[in-house]
Formats: sequence, structure tokens, C-alpha cells
Amino acid sequence: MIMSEVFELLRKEKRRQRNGLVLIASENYISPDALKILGSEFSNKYAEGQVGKRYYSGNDWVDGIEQLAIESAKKVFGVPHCNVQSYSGSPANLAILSVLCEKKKDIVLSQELTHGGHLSMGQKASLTGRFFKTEHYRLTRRGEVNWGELEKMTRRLKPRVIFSGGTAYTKKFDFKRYADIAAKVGAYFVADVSHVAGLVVAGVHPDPAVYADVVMTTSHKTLRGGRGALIMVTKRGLAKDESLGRKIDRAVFPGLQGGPHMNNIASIAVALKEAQEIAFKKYGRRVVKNAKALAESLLRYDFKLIGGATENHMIWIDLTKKGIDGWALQVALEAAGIYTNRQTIPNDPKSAYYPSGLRLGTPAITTRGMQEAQMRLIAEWIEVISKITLEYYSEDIGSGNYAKDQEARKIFKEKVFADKRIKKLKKEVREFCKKWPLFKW
Ligand code: DSN
Repeated sequence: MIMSEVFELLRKEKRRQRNGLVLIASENYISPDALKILGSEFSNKYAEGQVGKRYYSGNDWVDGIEQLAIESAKKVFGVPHCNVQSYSGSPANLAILSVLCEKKKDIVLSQELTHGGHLSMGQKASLTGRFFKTEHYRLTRRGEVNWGELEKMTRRLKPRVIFSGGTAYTKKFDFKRYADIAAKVGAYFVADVSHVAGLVVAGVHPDPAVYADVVMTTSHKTLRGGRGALIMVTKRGLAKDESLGRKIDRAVFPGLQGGPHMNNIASIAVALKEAQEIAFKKYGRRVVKNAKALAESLLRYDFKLIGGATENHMIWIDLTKKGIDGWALQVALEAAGIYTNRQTIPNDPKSAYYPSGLRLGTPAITTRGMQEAQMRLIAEWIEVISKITLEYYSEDIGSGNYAKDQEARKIFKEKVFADKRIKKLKKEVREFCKKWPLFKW
């Protein structure tokens, strides 16, 4: 019985992914090979330890897989050391900090959460923020790192670690500038490139390995592998501490984890092989072109974008001028089969749960083969849906009265899901998606 329920849910999820437009900047579709290996017998194996030094027997072939993933990562990112065992980006950042910082003593500087930062880089709600002293730099009104503030904070606080990266940023990361600032106080510079890793590999984003001491990336966003993380130590990092690689390995296992998920490491190995193909470079270029085209079309509809445009795969919309919030537009778009996520904007007057912004991204729709013309149509749909959102957006939403706000949001949701125009759009989206099959690439 349970099995039929599970597979019924899987069938529905597959249909949702096929028939909908995934505009969540951190999501993507992995290849049939990467997907197949995730459900393989590699899932059955315990392999605590490192390649060639495991605690259980029977590791010949999983050793082979992990070594393949490591060597591919080193080649693709041009680094001398890589750990591929971390379960995902958040534990990877915790592992890195546990090596570089002394608990409750050393200071970590990272991008402010509401300015696009990520929980795992020392935000108070995360263990990284409880274990380490953390301070945050912000973005300017133009959506760029506030370099002046970062420099001043660095001189004043003398951090042990400076992070670049986060969950929302639409400029190219200026890794050299980060490294120069970190060098002034002898801080480690850790580049979290989870969002842009695939763009780095495709050569359409600056390379962090030249400037950072440690580079961390998740493996499933623009890199298009199973869900895990790579922690890479660069030549610079090893020049500072020649045992940094070994320390990172030990922080992951036994520090934070038990057995690595070998099926996932195998999937990462597949993705890293695919990332070396010419087709992947084309894909990366197309992701950025599509994002720029989508941003330009949205600007024509008078959407305000943080950063004014985009230089990567992501579009960060400030909805304050439109008179609606990110939650409402996210819900209305979902009703039409268009998936996005709400996002705080710098100095957001609203809350993190009901913020003023929305984040879009082109990695998944580019995997399906879409190009500029399709971006114009998607922008048009977003415009139409934002107008319907405004129609149903009652003044009780965000009024400050919790009970009224919740009731108004419930009614809003019911109305948009029942709206005939949105239902019609959902059908259009579904028909459109049929033209862009998932695994054509
Ligand atoms: N949840 C990811 C994102 O959407 O950016 C980061 O962990």
C-alpha cells in the first residue's frame, strides 16, 4: 500500500516538473545518467574514511567512484585538493569554519542574510552563527557588495574568515577584491560559489580558485549533479597551511558526518564529467544570455531589479513599487505552474517569511533548451500574473494584524487558484512545456 502511495507521489512530482516552469534559481534538472546512478547499488555501501583508508571492507569500487569525482573536480576547478563527501552546502560551510576558526573567538564576515546572504555563513539562526562570532556586510543600493563597508569592517574586526557568496546576488563576484581585502588582515577568503559554479566551469563567471583559499560549492545548482557539496582547497590555501586539505577531510569525517552517500558522490562524478563537455560550456553561456533576456523583458514591464539587471543566472525583483509582496506573486505564479521563490531585498521593510522580493533563475529552463524568445513570453506571463495578484491583494495582507493577515492570505490563495485566467494560463504553460522536453539535451 505504502509503495503505491510513494510511487503515486513520484508520478505526480514528475508531472509537475515536466509540465511546469522551474524558475527557482537554485534548482535544475540532472541528466538521466546522473539520476540513474543516484538510484543505484552505490546507495547500499558504507564507506567511512577516505579513498584507500576505509573502516569497512568491500570498498574497491566505491573508492574508484570517489577518486573519479575528486580528480574530475580538481581538473574542472583547477584546484589541488577536493573533498566530495559533504552532504550539502550548509554542513560543508560548517566543516570549513570548524577548521579555520576557533569557536566563540574568531570572527567570520559574510553577506547579510536580508541582503542575499546564506544561513550557513554565520547567520544567528544557524549553528555557524552560534559557534562563531559573526558580522555581516551589506550590499549597496546598486546591488553590489558594499566594498567600503567590507573594508572598514575588516580593518576594525580583523576577521579570521571572509566569505563571498550567498543566496541572492546578481553581479559577478569580484574575487580579487575580496582576496585583497582579506590579505590586509591575514584572513582566509572562502568563496561559496554554490550558485555560480556551473557558470565558472563554463567560463562565463570569474574563477574563484585563483583568489580564494577555500572554494565551496553545492553540486546540484548550475553544476547539475546530485545534491551534495565540494570543498576545495586552492594553491593559495595550501600555501597558507599545507595540511588544510587533510584538516577539511577530517572535519567532514569524522568531524561532522559518518558514511558518505556514495550514490550521490557517483552522481557528482557523472555531472563533473558532463561539465567537461563542450555542450556544458554552451549551456552556461545560454543560462546567462537567457537571464539577461528575461531581466530586460521584465524591466520593460516596469519591474524593479536589484542591481538594475543581471550578470549571472539570477534575477532579483523588488516588488515594493508593484504594491504586492513576494509571497503573493510566488503563490499566484505557482497557481499557473510557474515556480519561483520569494526573497528578502536589501533593507526589506517586510519580514523574511513575507518579504518584498522574488528571485528567478534560468538554469532549469535553459537545461530544457529554452532561449531568448521564450524568456520574453515568460516575462509577459509574469506581468499578467502580477496584475492579477494586485487585484486580489487585499489591504489586510501585511497590515500588521496577524489574524487578519493570515485570513487575507488564505482568501488570496483560494482566489488565485480559482481564477479562470490563471487556470487558462496554467494550460498554456503546460502546452508550452511540452515543446521543451526535459532530457533533450
Ligand atoms: N536554498 C538554496 C538557494 O535557493 O539559494 C541555498 O541553500
